[in-house]
Amino acid sequence: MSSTVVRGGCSHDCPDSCAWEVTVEDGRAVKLAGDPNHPYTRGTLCAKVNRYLDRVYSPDRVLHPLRRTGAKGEGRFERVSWEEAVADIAARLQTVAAEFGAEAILPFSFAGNMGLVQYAGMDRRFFARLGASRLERTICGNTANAGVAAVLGTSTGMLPEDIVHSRLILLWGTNTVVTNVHLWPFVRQAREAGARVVVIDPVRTRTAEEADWHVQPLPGSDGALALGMINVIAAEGLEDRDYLERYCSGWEALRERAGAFPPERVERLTGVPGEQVVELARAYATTRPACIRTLVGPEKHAHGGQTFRALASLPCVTGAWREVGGGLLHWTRSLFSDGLNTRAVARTDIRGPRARSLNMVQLGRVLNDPDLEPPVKALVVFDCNPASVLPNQNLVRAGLARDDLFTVVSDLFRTDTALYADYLLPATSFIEHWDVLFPWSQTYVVLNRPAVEPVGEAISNGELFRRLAAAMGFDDPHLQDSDEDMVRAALDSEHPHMHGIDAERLLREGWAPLNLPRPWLPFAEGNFPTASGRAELWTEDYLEPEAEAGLPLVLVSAKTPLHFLNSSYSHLPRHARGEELCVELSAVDAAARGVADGDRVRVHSARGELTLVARLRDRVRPGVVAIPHGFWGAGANVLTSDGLADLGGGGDFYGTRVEVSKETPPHAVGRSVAALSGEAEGVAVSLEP
Ligand SMILES: Nc1nc2c(c(=O)[nH]1)N[C@H]1C(S)=C(S)[C@@H](COP(=O)(O)OP(=O)(O)OC[C@H]3O[C@@H](n4cnc5c(=O)[nH]c(N)nc54)[C@H](O)[C@@H]3O)O[C@H]1N2
Ligand SMILES: Nc1nc2c(c(=O)[nH]1)N[C@H]1C(S)=C(S)[C@@H](COP(=O)(O)OP(=O)(O)OC[C@H]3O[C@@H](n4cnc5c(=O)[nH]c(N)nc54)[C@H](O)[C@@H]3O)O[C@H]1N2
Ligand SMILES: [Mo]
Repeated sequence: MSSTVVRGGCSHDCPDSCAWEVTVEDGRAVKLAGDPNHPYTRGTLCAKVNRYLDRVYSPDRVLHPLRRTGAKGEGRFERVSWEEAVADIAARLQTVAAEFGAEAILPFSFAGNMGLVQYAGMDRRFFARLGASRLERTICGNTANAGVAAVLGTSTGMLPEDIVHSRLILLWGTNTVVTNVHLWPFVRQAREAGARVVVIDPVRTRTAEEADWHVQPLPGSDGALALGMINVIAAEGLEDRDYLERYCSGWEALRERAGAFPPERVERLTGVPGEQVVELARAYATTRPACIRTLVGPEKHAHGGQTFRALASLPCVTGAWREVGGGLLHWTRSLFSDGLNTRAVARTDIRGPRARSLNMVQLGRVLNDPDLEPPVKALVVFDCNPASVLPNQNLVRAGLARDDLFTVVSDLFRTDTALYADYLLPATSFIEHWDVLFPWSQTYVVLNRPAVEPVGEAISNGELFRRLAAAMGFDDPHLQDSDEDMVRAALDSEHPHMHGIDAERLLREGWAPLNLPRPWLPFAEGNFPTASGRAELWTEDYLEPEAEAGLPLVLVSAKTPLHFLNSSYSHLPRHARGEELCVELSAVDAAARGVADGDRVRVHSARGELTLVARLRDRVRPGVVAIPHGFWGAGANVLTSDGLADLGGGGDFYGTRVEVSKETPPHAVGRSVAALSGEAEGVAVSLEP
């Protein structure tokens, strides 16, 4: 028996981007474990990816190209050959382009595979050459990044491992223990050295349970909380005047505006008791180094951009950037987009006609818009499960159900979206193809190479678009570059971050830390990459969260299930065990509605309704309800808002307004509970307690 260990990494959309080792025996992966030598992975994966091989060898994997035989949404298919599938898809795309123009074709992908090559490689070249509509990939991080960059000029601030030096850590709207578990040992290390950990989240998450202090604001009110803190800081003379004068613009205006946010007003706006606002402000301004850690939770609101401008302004007010362990810890992607040769991968020189762009968050509206010119007539989905993860799910599904829409889906599984496909094509898993990881919240490059042969007839995204390019007669040679060629092109970089790192080294060692100057103190002396070179403090008016008429509760549908990664894994038996699609209410809101734990309740919004089991776990604050995100079938996104945030084109779906009412027994209304609930739509997960 032959046994080898192949190094690689996890391309899931996650801040951790772990390095792993795959043990392969006789061509089959038998073990997959975190790389013990990688300083950030530290030999452990996570609750999801510990069982990654469940995914690779799942009996549910799509093994062959499939063509639809039933109605859209039914998921009835017949097996076809790759040759037949590719020839027919190419012909259909050509027909659409001839009749409506290439902009009637829309690629639809996100970061289901976040490796650089499989996320944004041959697909970008192919669709650019075709002149298809461009997709604004805004569902995650764009609003946060736009808000942070408006202040700092970049979205990269502190580096994650430097959190060990922090003595006050504000985990602001991020559920570290669940969503970013590899940061947690560093938080713990800081704590052992005396750091205080504060979680600011409307929900008492697993992370909040671990914290020294949990502050529970109303969703979307963080801007008011930050202004309240700045008001206290200014009133008590705790700001860093020297830092503000030398390196920032707008302090006078910010201070004046913050003056209108005394603790009593902040309490009214945020639901956080005034004395807590004062205590938080004092602690933040007087403890050094102080770190604010945030990812995306607070961005998914109508005024999410303003929240991130507030969060980025705070460390400028206190001069927290002066010390290692101080500042805003958010993104690191820019270190990789600068360092890796991303232009060589995307090859922006391959161009067809310049095309319009459409925002992914509003796919439902796009597909149902009678005035869109040209209409979207063909959709090519990969690395994404829009029928599950996009807001206003019913509208998205109505669009996907259109008979005149030609839909191709490439995935490993028969996802909610796949059920609507005209062609469903088998995609490779992370251990079956080449890639290079470009992490968004840590600083290590990881190389992926195939550890095993593709399962069934699965092919990588790169191979899919090479085949389509050839079938459509596109003869640019770069449309036939291999995945390995693209990996090598990405690593062929003169940038100082990549000094000493090349494909050969990564083939030998698996991963390497970016070369970054140490100590990492990007803004200790200003040097903000803004137009003025100064931090541009947030000085606009605070805008209160908007309420949808008549609906009193705010729905947060965040990533609480430990074993899911968005909608990935929720269909696998060992991952789904113990996770429940339910609605959590506060005791106050439940009592006002006569709801007890375990009751079936109807939750409705302006877009749809669900029937769910109510849970009273004392985890959400009054005024807020929570439904976990990631289940297949009718889930939280039936309810969620498909409006846009104020910056960056992201969505506002964490600000969704709902009402909850006790479900009338089915016989009384003449229709079954199942007809109201997701069960009627083939939900894979039982709604029973
Ligand atoms: N287990 C697991 N891990 C994951 C994922 C997953 O699905 N499952 N997804 C990955 C992805 S794609 C991402 S982007 C990251 C995201 O990582 P996080 O940003 O940490 O995750 P979220 O669950 O989106 O949001 C975090 C918290 O924000 C809170 N929140 C919502 N609105 C507000 C607000 O207005 N103010 C404040 N202060 N808090 C608010 C929510 O209650 C939630 O607990 O996680 C990644 N890691
Ligand atoms: N209500 C609510 N909605 C949310 C969120 C929330 O917290 N609440 N979170 C939002 C956020 S932050 C994000 S990032 C999005 C995530 O939304 P998505 O990007 O859609 O993430 P997943 O649900 O993991 O789906 C990714 C799909 O890509 C497939 N895939 C993986 N690798 C490959 C590959 O190599 N090739 C191909 N062709 N397919 C592959 C997987 O099998 C999976 O079906 O969801 C957003 N939607
Ligand atoms: Mo995300």
